[in-house]
Amino acid sequence: MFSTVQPAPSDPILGLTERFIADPRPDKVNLGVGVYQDENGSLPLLRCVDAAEQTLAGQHRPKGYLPIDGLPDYTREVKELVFGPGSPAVMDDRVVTAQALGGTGALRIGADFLHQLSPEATVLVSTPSWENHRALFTRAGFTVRGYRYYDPEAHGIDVDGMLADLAAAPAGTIVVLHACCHNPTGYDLTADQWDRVIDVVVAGGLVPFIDMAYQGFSQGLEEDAAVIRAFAARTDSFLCSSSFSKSFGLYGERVGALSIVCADADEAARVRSQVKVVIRTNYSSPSTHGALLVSTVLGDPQLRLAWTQELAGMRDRIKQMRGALVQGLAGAGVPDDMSFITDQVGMFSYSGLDARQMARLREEFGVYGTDAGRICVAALNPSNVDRVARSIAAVV
Ligand code: PLP
Ligand code: TYF
Repeated sequence: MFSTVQPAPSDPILGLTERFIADPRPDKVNLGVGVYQDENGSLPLLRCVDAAEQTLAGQHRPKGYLPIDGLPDYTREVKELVFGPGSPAVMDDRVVTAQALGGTGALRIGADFLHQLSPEATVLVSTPSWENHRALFTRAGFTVRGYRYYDPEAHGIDVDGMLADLAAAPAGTIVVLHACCHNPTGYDLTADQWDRVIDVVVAGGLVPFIDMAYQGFSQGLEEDAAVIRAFAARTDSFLCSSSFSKSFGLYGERVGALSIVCADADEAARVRSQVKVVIRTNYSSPSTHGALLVSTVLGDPQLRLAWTQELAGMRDRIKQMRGALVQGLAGAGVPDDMSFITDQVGMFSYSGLDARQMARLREEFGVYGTDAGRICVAALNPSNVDRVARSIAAVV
């Protein structure tokens, strides 16, 4: 039965972590996977999450099934965070929000739902994008193509190329957009550039699927969701996947959500029923614990405030490390202007290093980033940043 099965390639990013773990050098640094680490190089347990966990432990709750589309308190809180308090679309009951297994699960439920509706549609993802976007939509049955995004010469975004590619796409094309903290480049569109993208998407009848895995890591919770609110003001059909993996440090609990904005409440009810079929036939219903943690924190004014402060702390620490890296690179004698690193936002930096240089970083210095030159700046700290800077200086 399985004799013809071929070995599959490992995930390029998670495979890097495996090689990092196997590396015996004590001063190795993992800048591969997108996981936030604190100033001591540890994955933090947020204090608000710890407190919510204590509260829940004291409640001795039974472990019943959740509804197919998730914990109602959780999905209500997600809607408010994503669409904003008083969102007209939410007030009109036109937003379907289903709890999902992380942002990835949300993308996959959305992809399966869309494929049933529109199997011939093409999906456009940014060049480059999170590797799993292409793989996931391909797996869901779509043809996936790229739209222009990163401009290496300009250390920025090829906005005109992006607009031209979107304008050339036929109506019904699904466009995956990063709400904030673009993975892997770290370059986000400005508000004005977003307006131009929204114009083209709306005029061309494209279907936006906005992936928001890093809400709160660029400017703030409200600012980072501005693009969702801008789309909601201009169109009455789009999808949004969101995730608490990074913002709550709940990576392994798999807490995310899929939200679908519809034209009216009746359409939303029909869409919800179809989304529930997708979920039911995949894993029946989501798991409880992570959603309870998030809804406990968001539903308690004190814990919610504590969360926004801890999130701000992560955001600010990353910004500091960007600055320290730029300084360290200059101090280590890199002649080029590396200040583009502080223009970038979120957990990642496209360093501009090529695959050969990244291999040297790994092999000679034990500094792990992706072959495309992406480094996770959220894993830098005062103890490793100078060593990373000197290592980069040695290979450029
Ligand atoms: N989308 C993007 C752009 C990401 O970088 C990630 C990374 O984790 C995800 C989705 C998936 O998030 P999750 O870990 O919640 O599945
Ligand atoms: O891009 C990253 O590093 C994160 C983590 O299959 C991640 O988004 C990487 C690969 C993957 C799942 C999550």
